[in-house]
Amino acid sequence: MEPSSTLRIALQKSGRLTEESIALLKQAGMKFDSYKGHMIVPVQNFDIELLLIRDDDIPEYVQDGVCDIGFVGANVTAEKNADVQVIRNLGFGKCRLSVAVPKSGPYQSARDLNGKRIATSYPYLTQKYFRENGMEVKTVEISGAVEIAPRLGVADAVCDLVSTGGTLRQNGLIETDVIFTSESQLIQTNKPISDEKQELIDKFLLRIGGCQLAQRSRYIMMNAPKASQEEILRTISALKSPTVLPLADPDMVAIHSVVPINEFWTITEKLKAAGATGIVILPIENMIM
Ligand code: PRT
Ligand code: ZN
Repeated sequence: MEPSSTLRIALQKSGRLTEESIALLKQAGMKFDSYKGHMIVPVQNFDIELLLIRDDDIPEYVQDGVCDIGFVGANVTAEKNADVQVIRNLGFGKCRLSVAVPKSGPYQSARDLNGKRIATSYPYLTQKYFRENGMEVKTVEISGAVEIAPRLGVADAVCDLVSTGGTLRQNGLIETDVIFTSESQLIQTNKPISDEKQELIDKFLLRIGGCQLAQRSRYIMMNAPKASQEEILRTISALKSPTVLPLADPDMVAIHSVVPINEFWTITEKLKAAGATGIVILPIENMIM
């Protein structure tokens, strides 16, 4: 049977990564009807179809070439030890896989857990971490609510995903060792794919790159005394050349530019100090460099 020429993209059917994965596909210009309750969703304006499945299945589907690319947490790909390539870090779904121990128990850190029982949904990564640190543990595999295992007496400690740390705290556990840090990624199969599919993936990556850059940037506009122009341009010259426009007042100019969001407050303070007024900041829809 000839392999399908349609690019197949795997994403989580319903969970923490679904909404942002769908949003990124839409921002990248893909048009499709409601995905809820459907396993296969055709994209109307590209030769692409979306496969909505449990996140645990995504690395293997991509590894086996059932899907060409997939959106999935790095934690899941690592746990499945899947043979795939990471083509883009997506910056959402950030979390860490950590060892946590009961607050009022005898253990202070992973070093105290040699020979003990660890409850986890990540037995492979947990075993690997302890082995690499010269210890042996027994993993008790639990698929949900791992954090209650010590209280039930089925484990001495846990190794679970953490984002805010609230769940651990609520269950009387203290995070002691981070063993893996994770975010959502786009992965691609290592199986051979057609040039047409690769072109589609490249096009898609370019569009996603534009969306990501736009999310990390803000468009900034201000008025400034002509005398401060040089200082202001030095402050905001992060991205190419800013635009300088004359104003009715010959001693003033308008300056427009794009600044990175993480430096945004520092830059704004410097601009104000340099005499900029009427500073307006706008979100950016997309950016093609
Ligand atoms: O049904 P399916 O198998 O597809 O979904 P799932 O239940 O396995 O996964 P889901 O939707 O819960 O998570 C999908 C992915 O989101 C994970 O594989 C991670 O890559 C990422 N992610 C980011 C998280 C978290 N943050 C997270 N906090 N996944 C789970 N959690 C859980 C954690 O297990 C614990 O129960 O949230 C709790 C801790 O959160 P805090 O904020 O209290 O620390
Ligand atoms: Zn899952």
